[in-house]
Amino acid sequence: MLKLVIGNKNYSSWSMRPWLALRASDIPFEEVLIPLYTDDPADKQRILSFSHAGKVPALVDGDVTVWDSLSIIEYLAEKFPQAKLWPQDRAARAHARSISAEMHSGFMALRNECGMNLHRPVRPVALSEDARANVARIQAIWAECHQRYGGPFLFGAFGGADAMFAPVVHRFRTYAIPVADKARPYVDAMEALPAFQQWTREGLAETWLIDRFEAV
Ligand SMILES: N[C@@H](CCC(=O)N[C@@H](CS)C(=O)NCC(=O)O)C(=O)O
Repeated sequence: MLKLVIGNKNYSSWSMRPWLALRASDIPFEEVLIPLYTDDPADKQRILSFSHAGKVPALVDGDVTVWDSLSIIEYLAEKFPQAKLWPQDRAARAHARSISAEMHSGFMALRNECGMNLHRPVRPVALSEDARANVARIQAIWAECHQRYGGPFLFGAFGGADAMFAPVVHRFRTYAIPVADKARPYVDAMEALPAFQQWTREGLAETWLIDRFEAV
């Protein structure tokens, strides 16, 4: 059985991405949750025992280990073609991969200023100009996909690109970031997804606190 090593559901946006790809695609897997940034060095050692990168997520499939969220989604797309994690059409697939890579390597200001923290009381923060540009670009991506592919998810049915963008839906809510009408259907679709709801429920039930993420 596949094993997905993840961090706290409340905080770990990178863990959320492949977890959602698996759960929303009904691919069976065992979850190994290791709390992040604890005072116990054994926790970091456990992460390192799964991945020499020392980060979550990591996927273990027999003697194959895949680390880094986007590589895991690529691996799942190859191993489970029936899950259709990437669109069938080559041009749409290139689009899906481009926005997934853009998410993976970009939006630093938004990520730094609005870390995922599900239990944070909803309230706005003063965003930098760069973070505001990130918000506008993300909403433009969602709106363009909705217009081109018809929704409800970015390329129709839920896929890898949606897994990559899902944590942003939480960030927009928690930091009371306004969502434009043209991007709203995507937020609604994501919030109605049972896998998204399950992750959220389980994250909210956690009691670990990471001080540095609570300060924002
Ligand atoms: N680029 C990586 C980022 C992974 C990452 O930064 N994971 C964080 C948690 S969200 C982590 O493992 N932190 C624990 C540590 O550095 O000890 C990915 O896409 O998976």
